[in-house]
Amino acid sequence: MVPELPRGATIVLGSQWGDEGKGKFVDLLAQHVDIAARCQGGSNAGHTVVVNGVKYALHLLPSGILNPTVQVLIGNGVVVHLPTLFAEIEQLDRQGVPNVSARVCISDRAHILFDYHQIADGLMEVERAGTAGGSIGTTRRGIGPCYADKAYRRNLRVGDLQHFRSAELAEHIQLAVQDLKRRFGAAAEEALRSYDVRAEVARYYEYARRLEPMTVDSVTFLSDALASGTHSVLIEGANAAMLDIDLGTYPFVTSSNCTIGGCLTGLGIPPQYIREIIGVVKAYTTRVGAGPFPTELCDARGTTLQQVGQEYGTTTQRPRRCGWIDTFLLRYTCRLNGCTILCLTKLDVLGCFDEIQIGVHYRHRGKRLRSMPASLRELAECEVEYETVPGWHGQSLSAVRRFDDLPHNAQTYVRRIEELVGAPIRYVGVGPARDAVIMRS
Ligand code: 2SA
Ligand code: GDP
Ligand code: MG
Repeated sequence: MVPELPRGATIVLGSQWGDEGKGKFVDLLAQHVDIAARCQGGSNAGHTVVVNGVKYALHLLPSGILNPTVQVLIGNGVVVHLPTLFAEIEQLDRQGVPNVSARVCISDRAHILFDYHQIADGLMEVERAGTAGGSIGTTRRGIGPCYADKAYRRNLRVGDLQHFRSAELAEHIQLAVQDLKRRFGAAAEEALRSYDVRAEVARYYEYARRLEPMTVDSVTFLSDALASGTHSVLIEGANAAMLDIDLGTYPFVTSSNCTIGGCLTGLGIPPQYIREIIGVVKAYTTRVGAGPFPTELCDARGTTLQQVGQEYGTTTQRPRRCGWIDTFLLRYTCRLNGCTILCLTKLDVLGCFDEIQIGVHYRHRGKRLRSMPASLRELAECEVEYETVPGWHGQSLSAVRRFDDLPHNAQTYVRRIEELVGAPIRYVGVGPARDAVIMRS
């Protein structure tokens, strides 16, 4: 049985480079919450949740939606690609999830991500590929260009759609398209060849009609719920701390704040409502896209983790890079998020090794670092110090539901990670299904 969450806000955040299994864990916790909310990111996120043998892939909708009594909110900090949102709602309807549209609320302050943002994302990736830094390996879902337009103060928000006249919307899209053509020339002409501004305006008018009943003043909606003292709100972080635009491995990051601050600005809530901050940690590390990854395994062990852990992107199906857990990195991310408890996922996957390594410290020019360096050059020069611990090779964990029933070496691994990171591991994932979890008191 999942414990009831306290009234107020419980926050779930990714502690590595994403895909820690946040979606599955949120779905588990959401069984007892009133509201589940997304605060940042867009359809770059991909959460796979398995319930009763059925697989659901969520990108824009909060993962809490799979629980039929939960109201979900897409907060002001999210960038929303409306075609993706409606496709996702329809997909869940087809999969038999009850009353999906009636349970979705979207902030009038959330920014709209247009198709031209996705086109711009692709063009920028191609351009970057020809430079010394190389491409970022974005999901090409338009996230960077949309947040850039938000910062330029020239983007449209969900609430604007209800008030805009078609001439204004056409002008807005036309200007964006011209801007892209000026910036990228022939490549943009080619990419925009079938882009029809008039059809786009008509399409958005239809979306505006469908959005009307879902659109809310999310600040009032959430503050009423939190101030009532009777509601529990689950805040679902997307992506993860090391992909945070300010605190991650910049520029190999996404374009939102995926750490604790993004939850507050992305929903317009004050910190005093926060009751628990749960860091989700995968029992090893993965990264999709380019950028530094000090504990990466570029040998057969990395391939084994990829295959056993089924490490392929939920959004793009790209293979994820794999490596050992990095507790130096986790001390950094859990400290900056103020994690009160941890959820360690995918422990079952590590059963494929005789020996497991744990990244413990970074050494730069012979000296141990205190914390994650900002400079990628310095990071590239770092060596990782490892501890080697015995594995539980061949012993399946998938049916275990009590911590004491785990193989001795698996228990020792969990306790060592807890000790090295400095926060209690309250949940341990042993499989993709909703109930494949061990709860510790
Ligand atoms: P973007 O598209 O601008 O946010 O990409 C910038 C970087 O952020 C990484 N990123 C992700 N990393 C892990 N998982 C993500 N979601 C999907 C998933 C990814 C997929 O759940 O598997 O399907 O490929 C995600 N979204 C963004 C991205 O790889 C870039 O490094
Ligand atoms: P998210 O982005 O953090 O929500 O993670 P993803 O859904 O992108 O990737 C995590 C993958 O691991 C999904 O396919 C989940 O079904 C799966 N998963 C989650 N927890 C566990 C676990 O404890 N064990 C195993 N084997 N798979 C898990
Ligand atoms: Mg994911």
